[in-house]
Amino acid sequence: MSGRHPTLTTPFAERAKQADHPLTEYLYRLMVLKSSNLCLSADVHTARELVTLADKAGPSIVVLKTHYDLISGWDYNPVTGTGAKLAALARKHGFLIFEDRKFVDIGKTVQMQYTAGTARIIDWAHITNANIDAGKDMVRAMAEAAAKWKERINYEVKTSVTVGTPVSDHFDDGLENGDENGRLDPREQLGGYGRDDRGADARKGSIVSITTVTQSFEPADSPRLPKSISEGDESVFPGIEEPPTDRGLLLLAQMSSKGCLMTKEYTQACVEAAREHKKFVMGYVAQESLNTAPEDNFIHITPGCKLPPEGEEENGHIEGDGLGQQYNTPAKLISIKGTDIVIVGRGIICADDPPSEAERYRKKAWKAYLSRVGSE
Ligand code: 6AU
Repeated sequence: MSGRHPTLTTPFAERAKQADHPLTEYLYRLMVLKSSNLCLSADVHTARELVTLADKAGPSIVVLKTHYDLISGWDYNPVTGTGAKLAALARKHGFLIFEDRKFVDIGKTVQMQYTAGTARIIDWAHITNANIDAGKDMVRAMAEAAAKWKERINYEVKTSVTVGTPVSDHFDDGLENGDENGRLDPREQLGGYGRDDRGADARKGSIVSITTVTQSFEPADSPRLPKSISEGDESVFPGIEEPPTDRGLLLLAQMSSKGCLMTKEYTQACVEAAREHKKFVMGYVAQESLNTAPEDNFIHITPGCKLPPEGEEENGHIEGDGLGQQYNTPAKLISIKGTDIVIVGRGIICADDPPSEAERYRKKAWKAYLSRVGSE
């Protein structure tokens, strides 16, 4: 850790005011509001489990981390699919979505992987991360793609339908109404909303209503992700506005795994890239604080975190997973190593009661933060 950098003792509320990135500023405020510096790594098997876990653990976390490519049954539909469902839950519970995609490639390729393809990660993930082994230009390429996306998203397609209120879809409906890209035919889209108990008549009614649909492009006052599904549709987390439409990048500067080949030079290159792209890079996935220059105010989010079972010695050694993963406690990572948010996957997911385990981690991680800034 870098001596006593001011960010180590500055409360998150103050760091919010000094943040360079609008999403970082928002995240710090969210952390204060929820008294949480916990990110849940939702590495479960199916989309259904993912959505259920996000809903149950949502109150305890400020970031939900996904690996969309390990989830079976991920629904790519941009309006009713898994990404859109998570976005709705993020609004309801107040958390940001971090797709742990670890982009690494030439600039052009990462631009396409980030904004297009089947997953369209940029549409639903507020945050993603990158390994910059391919060089710093890759970060610039992603920043440019995110800026273009933001410009486009601020011009929402406004669709007004004069008859019928769309009825929300269920959790796990597949793509039966979409084309192979998950896009819905407009008539099906209208009918598709009503796939609950309204039956064929309702669908016919909706198809008739196609004649009354008008579309226009206009600046959106409150740009937001698709919210035409039930999870959290009506409710927005109280006490804070919706997040800005800016997208953020975390640089994978250090890893938790044993024998990691990332050198000090690589980590330093991440620090330089972060400073060069402050409007896009929020901070790092790292094992210690990398803020060294006086003006550095990057956020640090740290995986490889586990607590011993309740009642056991808190600062004892925690076994790795036998596959290279190494673990530290929230107290060590936050109070001693100076990181800000802990990422916890199996520590929570494999517990008997994941939501209450998430709450146990939230309390421990927040206590470690309070002790670091001297407010305990
Ligand atoms: O708590 P776990 O060990 O079940 O899960 C840790 C999660 C996994 C990893 O892919 C991820 O954190 N991860 C990362 C990330 C976030 O980029 C970097 C790293 O160094 N170690 C690590 O475990 O989803």
